[in-house]
Amino acid sequence: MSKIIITCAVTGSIHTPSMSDHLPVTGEEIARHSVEAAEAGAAIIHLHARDPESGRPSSRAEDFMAFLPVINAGTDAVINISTGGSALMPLEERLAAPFIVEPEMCSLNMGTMNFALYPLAERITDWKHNWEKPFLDNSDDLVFKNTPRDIAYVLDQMGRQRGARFEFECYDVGHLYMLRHFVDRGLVQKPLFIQFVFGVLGGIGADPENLVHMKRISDKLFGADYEFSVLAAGRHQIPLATMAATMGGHVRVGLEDNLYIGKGKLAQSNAEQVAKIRTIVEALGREVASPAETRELLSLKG
Ligand code: KMH
Ligand code: ZN
Repeated sequence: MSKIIITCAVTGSIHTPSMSDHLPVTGEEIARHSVEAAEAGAAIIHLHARDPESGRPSSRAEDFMAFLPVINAGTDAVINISTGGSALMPLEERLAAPFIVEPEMCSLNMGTMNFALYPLAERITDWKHNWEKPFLDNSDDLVFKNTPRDIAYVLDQMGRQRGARFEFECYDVGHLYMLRHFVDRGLVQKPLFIQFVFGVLGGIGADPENLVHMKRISDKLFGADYEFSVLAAGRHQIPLATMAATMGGHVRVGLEDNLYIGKGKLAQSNAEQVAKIRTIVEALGREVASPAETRELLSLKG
C-alpha cells in the first residue's frame, strides 16, 4: 500500500461561525489553522475563503490572498483551492479566485445534485447570525449545479490552461461514471485523485457498504489509474476515514466536513482532527505521506 495522504479541509462554506467559536474565518485564522494542520501531518490543505467580518463564504481573490502567502511561507503542503465555493455561487464566481491564484490542485465536483445541509447542521441550537437561518431554510431548495458543460470548462480552464490537478469530488456512484466519461474524452490526466464524499443529503449515505461499492466500481472504471480518498460529513468523518485507511485509500478531515472531535465535543482546531486520524492510520500500520511524496504520487506540478 502507498503512503497515506491526509487532506485537511480547513473551513469550507457550509458551517457558520455561530456553530463553533473554533471555525477559522479571518485570513489570519485560516492561515494559522492551515499551517498547524500541515505540521500535524496534512499534506494537502483544501481551502475556501470567507468574508472576515461576516464569516460568509467569499469568492474574492483578496480574501484568499489574506492567507495564501502566509500558508506558503509556513509549509510546503499542497494548496488545493475549491472550485465548489458555495452551492449558492454561480460557477463564474466560484472560479474567480482559482483563475488568479492558479493553485497546484483544485476540487472539481462531478455532478449536479441537491445539497441539503441537515447532516452538517444537525447540531445548530441558535441563530446568532441572521444570514444563517434563511441559508439553511434555502437548503431545502438548493441545487449544487455542476453540469457536464461546467465540468468540461473547469477541466479546460484550470487543468489544461493552468496546470492544476484535481480532487474529483464524487458524491454518488453516478459521479464516478461521469468521471469515466471525461477520461474517455481525453480531458483528464492520470493518476486520478478521487474524493468519495459521504453523508451530504442529496448524495450517497455514510454507510460502510457504500464505501465498498464506490471502491469496487472505481476499480472497474479506472483500474490502477486512480487513488481514492474519503470524506464523510459530521459524525461519520472518522469512522469512514478509518475504513478508507484499511482499504488502501487516503483520508480527508477538517472543520469543513465536521466541527467535532468526539461526541458533543467541538474540535478546538483543524490540527486536532489531523492528529486524531494520523494516530489511527499509523496504528493501522500505514505511513503518512509528506507533501513531496504526495506530489510524486499524484504527479502534481510542484
Ligand atoms: N463541502 C464538501 C462536501 C468543494 O469544495 O469543491 C465538498 C467540497 C466541495 O469540498
Ligand atoms: Zn470544499
